[in-house]
Amino acid sequence: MLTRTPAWQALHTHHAAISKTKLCDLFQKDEQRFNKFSLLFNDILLDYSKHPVTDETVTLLLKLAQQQDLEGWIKRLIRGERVNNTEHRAALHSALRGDDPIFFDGKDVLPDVKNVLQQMTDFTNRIHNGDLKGYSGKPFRDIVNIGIGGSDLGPLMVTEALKPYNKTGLNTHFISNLDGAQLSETLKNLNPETTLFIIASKTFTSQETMLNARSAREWFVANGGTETAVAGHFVAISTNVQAVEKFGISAKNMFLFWDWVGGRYSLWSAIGLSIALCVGMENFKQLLTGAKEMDQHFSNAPLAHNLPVMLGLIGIWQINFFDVKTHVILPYDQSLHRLPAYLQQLEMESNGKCVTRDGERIDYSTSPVIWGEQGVNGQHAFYQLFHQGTQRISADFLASCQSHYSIADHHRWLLANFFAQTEAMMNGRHSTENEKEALPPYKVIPGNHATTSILFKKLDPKTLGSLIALYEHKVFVQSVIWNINPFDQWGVELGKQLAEKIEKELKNDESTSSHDSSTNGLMDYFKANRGD
Ligand code: G6Q
Repeated sequence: MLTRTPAWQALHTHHAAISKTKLCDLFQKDEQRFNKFSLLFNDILLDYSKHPVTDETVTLLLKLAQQQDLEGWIKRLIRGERVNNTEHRAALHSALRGDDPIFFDGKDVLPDVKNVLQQMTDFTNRIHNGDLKGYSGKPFRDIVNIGIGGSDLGPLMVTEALKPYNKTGLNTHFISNLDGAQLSETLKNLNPETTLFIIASKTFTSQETMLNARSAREWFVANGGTETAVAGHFVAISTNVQAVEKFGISAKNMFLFWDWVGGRYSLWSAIGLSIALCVGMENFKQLLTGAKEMDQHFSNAPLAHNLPVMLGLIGIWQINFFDVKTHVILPYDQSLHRLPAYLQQLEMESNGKCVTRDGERIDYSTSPVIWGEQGVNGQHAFYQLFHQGTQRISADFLASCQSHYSIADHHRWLLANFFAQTEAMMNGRHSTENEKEALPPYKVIPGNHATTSILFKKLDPKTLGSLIALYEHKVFVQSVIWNINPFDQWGVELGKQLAEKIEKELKNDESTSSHDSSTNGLMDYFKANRGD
């Protein structure tokens, strides 16, 4: 087991020696600390100096990475080996943004990838130049992406982040929730004549997506569209041709992707069609380029200078040695307001695992709870707990140096808050400003919270692509250290299966007896109070 290996034990011993050290003392001892513990890749600066690390820590973390054969695993991932061992699949999201042939099962996947990209280019151009119009001859105005999980969170996060690049005039909407409120509230403002629906589902069987897609089609037909007009207003993105055709979307209106693309790693595939429609194909390709450059860096840079590797290892240091159970994502950037939700899925669905690749029960922590909010808003809500609560937390602060929005001094103020908070979380406050007297206990801010800062020049498509890939690979790095498979998600199956069974039982008004008394009682209360 990992915890008994030499590299782990060495870190354990080192932790005992360093755990009482104050971050502010580390800075006082070494003026070169920022230069030593920060890395630059293109326009992205990663500063991990506000973590309890020394040269020895880095050396020991790198030894752990070597012991777990991280370099070998990176090669296996990028080469297209079946790293997803429980589903016998590769995880070739890097092939979606690459330019080199990649062989999977003896076949080069690159031509298929490029064909779909060309299909996306043709389609988006035809929508943008008005060649493809709605059934009444009007150009499309609204795009509704119906999908859930990986078929929703990535495109949603990116279209929000790249709003300044939307010069197309198209409005994008995302429907994921089964709750009819989301679909109804969206549709009530839309005109079927000018609305294009994208049904995004790898399997084309997801309960939520199929229900929403059927309801959207019914709305379309009931509000002026005809069954024949459906063909021009509904497109599908999937791996499942038969199910798409059965739904009534012809293969020519379908964008394919492949089994070797995991849902939460799929925004680079045709699942990104809503992004391309929103910001144009050139910007979508820039997003791919940014990710490709991060892939190359991840594959080639020495471990100590490798951003995803160091971001992952710093996380391991916090989670497994400082017992951090909650990690916060704090973008000081309104455009990145869906980044915490996106990373929640990426990290928790990938690394929320309790058995090793060989099925052995794990005796160390894996993914922490990931959550977050735009920085400044969080300051007026939950930062109190960071400063004076009892939880140990770690946080990623993210911001761009340049804003797309030049309203007076807003951006300088935004960044001032970013820097102030990382400083406050490290130093805390123990005495009055002139250090003359000690503060009363309720005013003391203990400090010593570790934060990572990620600063980039501007949130453009290419930088965003690199940032997302940085986090994808960080997750992979941690999975390798923990010896878990980050590419499956068996845990989400159980609830789905039970819901299928319970939905049938909710069709009648009989008293329920087939579950535990709590579930029976809740179902009966619902039946008694559901009205018509
Ligand atoms: C992601 C997961 C999951 C998936 C959704 C949607 O990695 O597998 O979030 O993306 O369940 O699945 P479909 O795309 O098949 O509808």
